[in-house]
Amino acid sequence: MALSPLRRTLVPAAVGALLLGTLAPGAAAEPAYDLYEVHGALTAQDRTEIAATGAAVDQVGDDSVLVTATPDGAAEIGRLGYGVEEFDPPVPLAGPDPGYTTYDELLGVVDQVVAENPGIATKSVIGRSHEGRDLVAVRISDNANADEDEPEVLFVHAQHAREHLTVEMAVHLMRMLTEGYGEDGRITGLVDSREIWILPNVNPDGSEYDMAGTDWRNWRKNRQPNRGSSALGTDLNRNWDYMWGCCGGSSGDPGGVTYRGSAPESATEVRAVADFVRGRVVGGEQQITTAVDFHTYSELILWPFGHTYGSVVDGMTAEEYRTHEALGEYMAEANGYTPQQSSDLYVTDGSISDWLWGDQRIVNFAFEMYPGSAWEGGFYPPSSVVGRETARNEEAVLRLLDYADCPYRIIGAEAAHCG
Ligand code: 0X9
Ligand code: CA
Ligand code: CA
Ligand code: ZN
Repeated sequence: MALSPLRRTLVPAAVGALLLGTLAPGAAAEPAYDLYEVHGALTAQDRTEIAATGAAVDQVGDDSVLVTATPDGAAEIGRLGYGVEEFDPPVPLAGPDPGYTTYDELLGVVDQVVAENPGIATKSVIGRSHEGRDLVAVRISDNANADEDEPEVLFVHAQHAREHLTVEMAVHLMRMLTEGYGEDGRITGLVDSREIWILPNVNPDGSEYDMAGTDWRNWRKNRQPNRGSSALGTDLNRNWDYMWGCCGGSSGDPGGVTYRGSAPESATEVRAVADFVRGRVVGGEQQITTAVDFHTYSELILWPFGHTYGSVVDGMTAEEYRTHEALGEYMAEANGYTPQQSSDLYVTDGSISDWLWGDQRIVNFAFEMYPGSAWEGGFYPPSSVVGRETARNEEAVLRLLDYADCPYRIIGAEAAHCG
């Protein structure tokens, strides 16, 4: 699709420096992040080059992209030869919408789900965020308190702070699986035969910060300070310990929107979740077979790898690739999203997706939820869409749960892979 904003302001290459120059000496120099439309970006290589400046690519069009960047970053993209304009959100963003679940409310929902379903739902605290909030995992399975030998499935939500619809997705899944248990035969069978882990918000410091102002703050990263910089935050989805920082798919600048952190797992929350996932190795075998990492927006289903344009590469055989592709397409048939390899968009390194597959051999997907474009609200659609857009993913999630016993079954390769 071609993008065409309502109002546009040209950003000459020098403006970034000028804007930064307006900061009073000694003032906290935390960079502002704004939205820009970048023209002349036609290929994944173009988009990777743009992202390598430290910008986050939020939306991909035929010959342009929307990015979140600092004024400095926008100027740098201009110097690469692209046309860069400030992008004013086409839909007025009312301040934080009370229809979205705050972190306190989320903890309340978790406690309620567990209290009402003691036989099938348990809560554990898997660590604390940088600012000290509990990082929570909810487990849904029959014989709630026993670690049975059943395929385990992982759902990760809200690595990126401003992607609030993903928290609503977690709430929806917890309710769907517990309310459907004993009522719906398919859900009952899946809850009985799988162990389902929901991590409903792995970046609570970022989410709370994004919701705490009079306007949404467009915040993506966590809220951890960086040594030697006044800029806060690491992009959690660039901080995972597989090919970290390898390939121009993240920023080395603490001010960058996609800052990869000072080392793999340097982000408190990534370390906690990675430890949790490693903890699911029992008797030398990773119990988690399949996973979804929920993001917004663009209505996509993405599979690894992100660090390379290649599909069949070191760490991914043709059968393994075809399994991801076939399952991704099967789920996309259910929710109407577009299925593709992650790097078809742009290169990312240090993503959870690459780590879950490359390091843990977990067949996994990133869902980029509603909306399809900035024209429908971008990261901040009205909460009136929550019911519809979370229910939209029910069937896709059930399909993944169904294949969790042996994801390779979808290409008929269970004999080779699931002895
Ligand atoms: O860039 C990202 O981290 C994700 N997009 S977002 O707009 N939500 O920031 C996409 C990550 C997909 N990565 C892999 N599947 N490797
Ligand atoms: Ca069980
Ligand atoms: Ca188990
Ligand atoms: Zn995201």
